[in-house]
Amino acid sequence: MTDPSLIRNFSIIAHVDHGKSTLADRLLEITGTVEKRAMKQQLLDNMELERERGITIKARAVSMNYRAPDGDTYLINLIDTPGHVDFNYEVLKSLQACEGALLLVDASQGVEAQTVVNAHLAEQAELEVVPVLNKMDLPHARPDHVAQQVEDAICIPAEDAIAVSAKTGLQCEQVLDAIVKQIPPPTGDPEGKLQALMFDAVYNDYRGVVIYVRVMSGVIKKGDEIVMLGTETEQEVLEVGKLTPEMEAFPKLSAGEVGYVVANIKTLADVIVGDTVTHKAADLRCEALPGFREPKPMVYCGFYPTVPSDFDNLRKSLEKMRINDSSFTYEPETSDALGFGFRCGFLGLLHMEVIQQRLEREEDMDIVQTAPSVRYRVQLTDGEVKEIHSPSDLPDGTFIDDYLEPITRVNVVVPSEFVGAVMKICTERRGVYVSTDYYGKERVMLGFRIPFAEIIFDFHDQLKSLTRGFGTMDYEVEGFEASNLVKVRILVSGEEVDALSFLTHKDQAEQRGRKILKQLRKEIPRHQFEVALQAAIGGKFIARENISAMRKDVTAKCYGGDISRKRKLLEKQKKGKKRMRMVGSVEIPQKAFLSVLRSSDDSK
Ligand SMILES: Nc1nc2c(ncn2[C@@H]2O[C@H](COP(=O)(O)OP(=O)(O)OP(=O)(O)O)[C@@H](O)[C@H]2O)c(=O)[nH]1
Ligand SMILES: [Mg+2]
Repeated sequence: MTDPSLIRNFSIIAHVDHGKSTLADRLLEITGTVEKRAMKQQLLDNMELERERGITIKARAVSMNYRAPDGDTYLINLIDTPGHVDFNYEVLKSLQACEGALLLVDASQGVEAQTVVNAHLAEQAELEVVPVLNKMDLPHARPDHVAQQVEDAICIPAEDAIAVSAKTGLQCEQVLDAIVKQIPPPTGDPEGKLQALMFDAVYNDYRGVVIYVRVMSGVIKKGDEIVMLGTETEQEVLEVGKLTPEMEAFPKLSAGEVGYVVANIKTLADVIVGDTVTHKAADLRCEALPGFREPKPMVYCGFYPTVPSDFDNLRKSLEKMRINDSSFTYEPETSDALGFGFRCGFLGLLHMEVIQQRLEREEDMDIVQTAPSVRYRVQLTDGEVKEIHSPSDLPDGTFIDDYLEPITRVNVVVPSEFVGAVMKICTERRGVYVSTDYYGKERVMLGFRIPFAEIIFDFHDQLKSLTRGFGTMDYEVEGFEASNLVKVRILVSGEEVDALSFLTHKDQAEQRGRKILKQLRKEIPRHQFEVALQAAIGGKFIARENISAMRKDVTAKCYGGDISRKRKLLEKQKKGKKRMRMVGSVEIPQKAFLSVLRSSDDSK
């Protein structure tokens, strides 16, 4: 058992790409946790998708032993967190398992929107925040300047902030010293009743559900009879261990330690991240920890299997995704155009993209995804408030008193020369200016209230391009407000395609409807008859496009009588057909269903 005074638990938090995972690499190297030859860049980002995109999606915990200059060997538990705003929940969970946080700031870029937000989360969780300035190897690193920004923005002393380069390893050892000196050890009593916080859970094909815990007090070991207080499920512990970073069995985990527990949990629904684990016997049970506020999905879209018979497989895959990610939800839904599928909820667009790609890669699912929309509400005439996850949830207009849409508080951090540009894009999107905070002379944080629907699509891209990449943003949904919303229906050859209808603000209905029809016209191949595309609000048409008739002969390219080549072309066409959906007598390629999303790309 490790003496709690020799344990340090901390998370690394920062804005996207400020080098958290790279610093974690160096710490693993210095402590000899991972051998030099096994080292690779951003070692903790082990999901295929994370590696490919160079971003962290899931928080990862790892235990290291560090021999400090004072001669003692410390057990250091590090949690690397994601920086993207969609995955803030991962940061929140990780912070609960720690006593301290390393706040990493890129010394060449300075304080960004997520730096501020994550630092505040750490302060709310009452953690010791240790500022670290990174990327000192870059010629334009300005450590003094950035340290001042940290003091202005987060109100923590930063003049002694360690200036490191996670890339070259410069000063990285000092970070470990600072952790040992500045972050307090855990206070739990190893002799007390077992109380462990489940801060994460992953599904493992061979071992079932593996839960990650931070032991607050007491000891957990193999053979223990445990109970999870939130769900009242009882289990026998089959193995406990630490993440080094692979799973490594240990005889027990005691107060202050972080590790994993395998307990033959097969039903994924049996665990809730944030739950408290304790011993089963009535006299050994502890109090439940406060747990987490479950994050509410804010963006919804439909997932449909390409082949209808894959419905059950898709359900299983979604179930599996959900265990790794409790912030994602799904419920069955049917669509006239697409058949049986699921309405899925996500924290944001990147989250949606990640789940969709993981389904395709890890689960080998072929899916059609419908355009995303935010979560709306309607106030019914009988006083009830109904959540709207899909335009098809909408009750008849005569029962609706009011439409409500989510409003976000958006914070944008930019160099002051871009204030005008930011004001412009925010007000164009129905934003209301709220506040200005200066960090030093040339950096400023602007606050706005903007409807969520206005920022989920391309707000971030537009912000980046108008501020030459310097602008960063963060948002938080503050609540729902009455808004003039309408449902726009899309018709193909007079038939409504329910999967394409959407809710939007009245002022934008026509413009968005028009864009979608234009996109559809590009995506839908010509038929032997004219195809009419229409957008309508209720019974009123607001836009129309035509696809003129054409006879398409795929083998026309094949002169001569080369039958094998002809056959190949026909085969290819057949395959293409599979990815089509029939609406009446019109074939719509699956790509078209995404056009609503993409139609925002070519705006402005
Ligand atoms: N020059 C330089 N580049 C660095 C340094 N540290 C990290 N980088 C680079 O910055 C990029 C982002 O690094 P990551 O470690 O993935 O950043 P992160 O904070 O983990 O990113 P997210 O997890 O997606 O939020 C990578 O291309 C790194 O090689 C540094 O000290 N100097
Ligand atoms: Mg990372």
